[in-house]
Amino acid sequence: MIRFNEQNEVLRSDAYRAIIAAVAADGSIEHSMDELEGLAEADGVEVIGRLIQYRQKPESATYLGRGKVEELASLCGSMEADTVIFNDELSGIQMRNLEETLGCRVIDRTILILDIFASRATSREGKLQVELAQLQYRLPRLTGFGRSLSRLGGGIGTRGPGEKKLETDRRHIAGRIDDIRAELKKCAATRSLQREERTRSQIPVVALMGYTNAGKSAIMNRILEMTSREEKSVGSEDMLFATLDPQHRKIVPEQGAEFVLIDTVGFVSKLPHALVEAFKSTLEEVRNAHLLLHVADTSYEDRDFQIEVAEKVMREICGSRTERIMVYNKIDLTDEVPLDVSGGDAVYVSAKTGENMDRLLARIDEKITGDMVRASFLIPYDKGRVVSALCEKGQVESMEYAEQGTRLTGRFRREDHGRYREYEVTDGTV
Ligand SMILES: Nc1nc2c(ncn2[C@@H]2O[C@H](COP(=O)(O)OP(=O)(O)OP(=O)(O)O)[C@@H](O)[C@H]2O)c(=O)[nH]1
Ligand SMILES: [Mg+2]
Repeated sequence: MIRFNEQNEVLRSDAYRAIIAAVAADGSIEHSMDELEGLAEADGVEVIGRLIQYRQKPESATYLGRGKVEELASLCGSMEADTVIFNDELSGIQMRNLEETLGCRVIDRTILILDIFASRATSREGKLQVELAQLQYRLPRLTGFGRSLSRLGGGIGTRGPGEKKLETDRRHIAGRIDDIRAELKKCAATRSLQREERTRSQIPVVALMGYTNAGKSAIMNRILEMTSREEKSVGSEDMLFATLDPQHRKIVPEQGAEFVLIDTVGFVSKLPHALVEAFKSTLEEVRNAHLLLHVADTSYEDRDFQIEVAEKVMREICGSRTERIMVYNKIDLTDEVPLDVSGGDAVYVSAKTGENMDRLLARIDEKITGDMVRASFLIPYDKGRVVSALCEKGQVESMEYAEQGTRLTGRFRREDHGRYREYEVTDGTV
């Protein structure tokens, strides 16, 4: 569980025994609680019970209603729990009140997710992003923090830091946030150079996205094995959030067009807002991808819930316009093939056995080249935006600066071809 020392470094300690608790309007909360249990286990916490209060919305001072808090306190005592994990993000006041009544550690979903991310981050940029999200979570809660999160943790029994100390802490954290933002800007600048190189080479970008542990990295590795062997494989493990930083690999199929495949971080529901914001910068390239592969674990009984969760985060990050293929993975683990819920293109595969992976590659090729038309355009110099629009999703083979404007030749999306037809020229006329 997360703790900070004076330098704002994360301190970790041994396994906790936890009860998970939530406020919910109806029974569908069980999916979210199963997920919370998985998250707790991923963070080395043993979940020994769950408590749900059915009500329209949480109590502003104590999250659960008064009576439920008392019930939870006695449950903690009888089950010897030392931690309670709440399924929503708590305010500082709620956290402090709950700690006082429950007499044990109080953790919320956001802290838990941030803690897992902190333990998985390896790249400099990844570590900075997680630290930024942690500090953004802490800053507005400084006054409310009780024993669990106050850096004056030794002062047990006090209600929190004194005003002067609080002001120093606040300034310290705000200063660190500014420093991290400045550092992240530098990282983004380096990344944007690499991206420009890829854009210049006009290779279509295909991104793997989906719920955590669905098998995105395993699919990336299987595709690498089937195609361009020189590229390094990526880490794929049976754990939540094994991949944090996006990984790019160039794929050179024996038949079909080359593309860049990007493996990305996995999603869960109620991802902390600060983290989604942080992802947006590293996933910038994914936002401009030509095609998204939404990977789902077909063998998981709650797969529709996971698909919905992933769709929601994907929409927030990429919008809903980008074309996608729904990839039902791990079919080796189930006899029952589900009905496609995406309403679009679906492929059923196993990254493990390789089943239908050739079909997936064929579908990708169809998508990235199928709707492309070869054409030449001559675009007047005052229509720079048309040039960028055509270049963004097209594969430009040549670009010349003629007297009348920019001449582009290559393969362009049928849709763009239609839209900019007035600038089309047939070979030999310019
Ligand atoms: N049986 C089976 N296992 C698979 C298949 N694909 C992936 N796995 C396993 O599922 C686990 C998760 O795979 P990953 O490739 O790490 O999943 P991911 O979607 O990249 O996960 P994160 O990066 O953590 O979000 C690993 O233990 C894989 O070996 C499959 O088709 N069949
Ligand atoms: Mg992965």
